[in-house]
Amino acid sequence: MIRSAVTVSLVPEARGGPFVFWDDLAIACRAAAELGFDGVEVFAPSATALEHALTASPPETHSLKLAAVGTGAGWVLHRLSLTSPDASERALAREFIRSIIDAGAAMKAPAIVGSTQGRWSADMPKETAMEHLREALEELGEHAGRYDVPLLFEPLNRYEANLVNTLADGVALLESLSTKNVRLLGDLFHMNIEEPDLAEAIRSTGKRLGHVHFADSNRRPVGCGHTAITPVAEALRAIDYDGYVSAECLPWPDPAAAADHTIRAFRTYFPGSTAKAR
Ligand code: LER
Ligand code: MN
Repeated sequence: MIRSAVTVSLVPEARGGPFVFWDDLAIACRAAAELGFDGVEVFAPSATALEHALTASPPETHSLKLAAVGTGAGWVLHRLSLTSPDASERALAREFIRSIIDAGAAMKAPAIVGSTQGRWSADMPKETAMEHLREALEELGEHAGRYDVPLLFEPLNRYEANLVNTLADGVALLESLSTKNVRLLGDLFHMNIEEPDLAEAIRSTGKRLGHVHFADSNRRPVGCGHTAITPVAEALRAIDYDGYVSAECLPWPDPAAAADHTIRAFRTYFPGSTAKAR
């Protein structure tokens, strides 16, 4: 069953970023439940802040699942990355991600490695960076596996990352690992920039696809840009995708309207999948 989710950012420093709801998990959960979403995806400043928010405002109270948790605050707030030229920063990045894996796994939610993957540079040659990335994913993937949740790895577009830009790059990376517990996150915004054919990329990724970020070409809610979503939805059905399609898009024109646009699009493109049609 394909399920719907919507993002909530608890990181004020990320303002302007692609998150639908902001600042208050309880308010976001109430709005998401009211619209009929199945889950929420939470981007928190730290594992402690995430645990605190989830304890104070459990998504279950609103009959919502925790769909996934982001680790990007490690980069946004502390400039930590798994491929930093500085070994102590690489170790801190792993520690940060491990702590978010622990906090999310308490609610059976996978953690996402996106911007914390880092970049190659003059100080960090590409092959060495890929080796650091592989080592980190081996360890963190196995760590997540102890909770029986996957680790999600997200290819990002060329303006944000330079190691893994396409789902095919991601599949090659996963195939080079011994852990089988890392899956790919296909973000339709990044894919719109990098993939020659979004539907074909999804078909080729198949069961390695573990999560989808649902956004249009301009990162507005689906339906507010020019990405052709019908072939994307057909490809997801063709691979029997059974994860979340999670709205990581700009809160355009405002959070409530972005969430409303998204759930309408979800019901249009995935009829029968919406668990909680109202
Ligand atoms: C994270 O999910 C993502 O897509 C990045 O573009 C955020 O900067
Ligand atoms: Mn994303």
